[in-house]
Amino acid sequence: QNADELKKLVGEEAANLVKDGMKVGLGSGSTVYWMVKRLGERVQEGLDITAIPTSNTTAKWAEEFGVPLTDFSKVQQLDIAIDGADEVDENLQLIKGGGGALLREKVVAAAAKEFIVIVDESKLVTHLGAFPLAVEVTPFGWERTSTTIEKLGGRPALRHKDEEVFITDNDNYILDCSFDEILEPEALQKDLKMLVGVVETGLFAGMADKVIVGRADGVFSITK
Ligand code: DER
Repeated sequence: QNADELKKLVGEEAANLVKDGMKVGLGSGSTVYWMVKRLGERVQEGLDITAIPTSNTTAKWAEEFGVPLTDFSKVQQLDIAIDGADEVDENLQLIKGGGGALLREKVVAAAAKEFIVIVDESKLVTHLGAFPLAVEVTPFGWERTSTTIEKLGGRPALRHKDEEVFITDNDNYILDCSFDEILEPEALQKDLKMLVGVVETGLFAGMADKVIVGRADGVFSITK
């Protein structure tokens, strides 16, 4: 199968793990699309859930497929959050942020009792770092923030979309930062978060409880 078929496979597999009465975190990205679609089908079949989306795009999919939405003013803890990733290393540490939704994705993942990641096999790596690390920064002073990230060894590039500077759902900018192999994700995450002007990073270290992988020969799960 091609990547999209593998994404559909794992998206549906994850959607089938959701139980009646659960409060669900919905991630963002093309793999999550299939999960939300399957979740909508299950709601039509009677599944009783409520969900918090991690992007305006995911919220639109939830509305399209009939997944009831709520927000943190009503719900503080989620039972399960399901999201994609750009890279998964051997310790289930993640690089996320390819779609620019990393801030809300991390808030939702942190609020969930169980955080499940759904990927096609192309995302599995031995070490993080080949995929540029998305760092969300305030537009105010981003040039200076960028320079401080260089001092940590990153090579930041301001993200653009259709010739315009990309603006996140939180009205911030994203610096895509190339680091060579990230051997200590937790340490880098801490160093980056301490920088003035950095809002959040796409390093999800020690957060994933389970990774569901789509491979040509089927689906398999990796748990911590
Ligand atoms: O931007 C994100 O964090 C997405 O979840 C990304 O990591 C995975 O997107 P994909 O499922 O479209 O590859």
